[in-house]
Amino acid sequence: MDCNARSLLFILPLLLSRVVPVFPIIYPPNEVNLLDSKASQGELGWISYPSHGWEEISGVDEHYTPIRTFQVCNVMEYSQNNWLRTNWIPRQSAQKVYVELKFTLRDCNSIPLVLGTCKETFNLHYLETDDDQGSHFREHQFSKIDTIAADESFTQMDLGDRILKLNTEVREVGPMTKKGFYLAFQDVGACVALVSVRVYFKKCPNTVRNLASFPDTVPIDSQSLVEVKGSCVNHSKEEEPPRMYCSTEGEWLVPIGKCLCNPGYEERSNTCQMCRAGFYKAALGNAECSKCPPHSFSHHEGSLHCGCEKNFFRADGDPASMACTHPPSAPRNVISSINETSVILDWSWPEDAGGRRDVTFTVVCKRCRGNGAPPRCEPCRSGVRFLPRAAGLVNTTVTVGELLAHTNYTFEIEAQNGVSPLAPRMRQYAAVTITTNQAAPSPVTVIKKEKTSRNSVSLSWVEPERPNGIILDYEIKYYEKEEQETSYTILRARGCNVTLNGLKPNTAYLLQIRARTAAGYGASSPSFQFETSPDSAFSISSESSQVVLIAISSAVAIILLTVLLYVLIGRFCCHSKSKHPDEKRLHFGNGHLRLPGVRTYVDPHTYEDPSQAVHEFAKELDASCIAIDKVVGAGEFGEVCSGRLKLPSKKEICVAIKTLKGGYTDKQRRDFLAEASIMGQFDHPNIIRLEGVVTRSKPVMIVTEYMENGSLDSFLRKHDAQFTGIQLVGMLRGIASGMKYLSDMGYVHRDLAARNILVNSNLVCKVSDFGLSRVLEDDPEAAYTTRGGKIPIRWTAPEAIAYRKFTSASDAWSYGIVLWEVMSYGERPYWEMSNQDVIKAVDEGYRLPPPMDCPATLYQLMLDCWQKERNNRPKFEQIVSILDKLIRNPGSLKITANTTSRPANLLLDRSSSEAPSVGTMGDWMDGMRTLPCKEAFSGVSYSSCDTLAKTSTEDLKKIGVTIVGPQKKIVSSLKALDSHTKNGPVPV
Ligand code: ACK
Repeated sequence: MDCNARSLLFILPLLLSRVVPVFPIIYPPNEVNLLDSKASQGELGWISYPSHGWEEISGVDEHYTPIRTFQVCNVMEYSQNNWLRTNWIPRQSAQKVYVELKFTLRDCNSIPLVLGTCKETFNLHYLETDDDQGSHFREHQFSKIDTIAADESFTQMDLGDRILKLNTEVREVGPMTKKGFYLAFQDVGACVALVSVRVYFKKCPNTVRNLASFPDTVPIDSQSLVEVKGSCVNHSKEEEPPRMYCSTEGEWLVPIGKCLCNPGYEERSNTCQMCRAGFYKAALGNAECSKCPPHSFSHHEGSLHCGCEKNFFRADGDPASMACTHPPSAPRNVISSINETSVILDWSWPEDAGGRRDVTFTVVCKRCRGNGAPPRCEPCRSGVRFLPRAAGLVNTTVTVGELLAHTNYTFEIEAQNGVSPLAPRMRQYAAVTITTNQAAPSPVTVIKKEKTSRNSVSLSWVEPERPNGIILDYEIKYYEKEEQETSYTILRARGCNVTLNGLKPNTAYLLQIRARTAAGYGASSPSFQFETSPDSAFSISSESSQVVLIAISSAVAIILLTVLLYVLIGRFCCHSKSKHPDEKRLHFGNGHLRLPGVRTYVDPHTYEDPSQAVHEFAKELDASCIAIDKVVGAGEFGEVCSGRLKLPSKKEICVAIKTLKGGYTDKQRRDFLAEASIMGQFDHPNIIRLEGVVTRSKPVMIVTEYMENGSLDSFLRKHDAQFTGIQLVGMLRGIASGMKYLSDMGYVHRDLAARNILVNSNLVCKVSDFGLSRVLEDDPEAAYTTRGGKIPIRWTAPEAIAYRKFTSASDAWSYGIVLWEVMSYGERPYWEMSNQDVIKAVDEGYRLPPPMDCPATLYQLMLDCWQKERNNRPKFEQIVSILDKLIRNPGSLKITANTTSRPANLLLDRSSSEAPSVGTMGDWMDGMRTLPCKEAFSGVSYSSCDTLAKTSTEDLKKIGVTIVGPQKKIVSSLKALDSHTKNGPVPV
């Protein structure tokens, strides 16, 4: 190159300062350089062929940073073929590469005398190889990429003006397959300066989108888009698998799916960061952390929820965003309006609802006795009715009905909200105490005309639905319909029937009935109309009436004679029959010593043909003599009905009729009638009397006397606390007397319980429900024992449970339980304890505690009946005589077991025969360990009597003593202990 030509180009580097950017070049992030001539500080070491062609020249840029450029300007000579080859460029992962050339080119026109030789383009070539071939160069091995022409070429004038026209050209090369390649620039006679050469490929740079990170991805040339799976950033979870596409241009396209920050984390600059203290995030998602709601806090970072401040709570269903709340304050302004035996309670909303809207009210009914302070209260019986209900009330009113008359009640009204169960100590209630009035009986509604004649009418009626006490009598008021009540007659009847005599024939009458209890008369029944029969067609003259009188007298005399004869024959027959049972005496035996001269019971199963036994002991009745009125209950074999029995020449009587339902088996029929065979052998005022059986027509029936008040247990529950001590003892005496008769007969009942005692309108109790093994099958209380038999555990003596030793002594044990049932007005023995626990407790020596207000003598009698050693239990004869003494000396009933010191340590007490004297606190606590309370008390530390004596039922509930009976007993025993320790040890 001559000096002139060179001088045309040598100035180029000096001019660069005008064109290179002032700031360092930043390449797009999706371009990865494989070669950048500008980045090289020293010689590039590219190869020129021939060596006088391309020339490497150093210069400086505007920062005085050295750069390397290549120039060629052999424009004066023909046939130029100057090659400049780069060093070997490793391909890396690129498939397609881009070559960016920056160059200047001299306009041939601006150079004098070069026409014909001067060119204004150069060629770009490449050669792929797997390794660096060093300086080895073969022109023909290269492939041409393109001819590069300048968009703008510069002239002499430009040089003078110091304006440089830099061209930038980019060419794609690929797809490449070998490990590397060379580029070569072929000059064919131009005046060109290569200012920079940059070789790069494109990639999609790693990035985070939708909380998923995507790695660097190089596009594949054969495919337009590459699908890339993202992975969730730390502390996040995939909601939908994240994906994106990388284009050949190195651009990320179409993000799909996303990740969500974990609970306790929120999204901050493409990452999931922990919530700050005082904030929380409960759920997965990209929502921000929320500030803790009122009355809650979070002291740590990354909280999922905020904890509640002291005395504030969150209910199970409360969202984390909800403020912490507390139980409401007590309801206010409770007003009660009493209407006989019901009360309407109204109150105002509590002042503080605790920050919640789910406030409801619960009303607890307590029945309180005694005038002392504090009064003794116990939960009301289940018969009390709440309208609409007792718990979960949304309105501030409730009606309580079916309360007992003249009784003190306390109602505790508690406002509750969703967090009340979490804060038992913060619960508050308002209490109101009321005394009910006496309720009169409800009106008689069913009246039936039984028989009418010219001058009389017989009527019967059904007891009022709600007697509200014992009905003393009924008032029957009647008058002629036409006289409009200007004159009327009043009669009184004790039972549910009456015959009105002296009526006018063929006359219409109106009648009303009302019942009377201790509370007075109830409302009258609606008017009931009846008519007497019309006069007969002829009237009897005085003479003929004398004839009639004689005829009647003779007929009566004949009837009387016949009856007398019948009785005599009957006596004779009975006598001969009574021998029969004695012949069978050998077939039973329970070790019981029977009294001489007393008839002995015969087991009907000892008869080869049990139906023979029925006819031996029970009278066959004609079904036409029986009228069934209504169903009163259900037995195992069929319904129990009430009805009437009218035997020829006998007064009609009320009866109970047990029926055998259709489809029975032979065995069922035998078992059903066995009861009649047994009952028919008894004749005692305290044993239910058999009237007869119907076996020759269907349905098969057992007819007994009717007991107006039904079974004793439900009767007592219905009349809770309504009887005097003497009345109760009277009932008990009856039962004991019936049992004495049975034991004298050698009959062991096996299922003596209040539910199997029937009560009539005069409060006479009669033992019922006889049978053999089937008695127990029939009893819903009976449970299977390990030995396979079915036994009513709570009523049965331990030896009978353990090895089926049923005797009159085991009946005495059951009698003790009946005694307890009566004195507690139908409470369930051992409350909700399981049968297994009852067996265990009794076996360990624990016994039921005295019922509330139970006379000490009666409780002592119970304990005696519950002696483990059966021979130590009283005989029924002794029981009858103890009760007789009590009746003669009612004052002795005033000393109650609860107030005497003796049973102060009782809960379910050890029987007196086994209980050691209790002198120390430790012994006493030992004595306290009843089954339901045992575990509970073991967790309680007791330091002094004072603290124990202050224990309330609420406290006991907290330690797991939830059964009401033991709760009451523990509390009263603790109080008793308190006085005991102050007054000295209690003798047991
Ligand atoms: O408690 P209650 O009304 O009295 O319900 C039961 C029901 O039948 C099933 O046993 C009643 N019941 C049984 N025998 C008689 C009877 N002789 N008189 C009146 N009711 C009876 C019992």
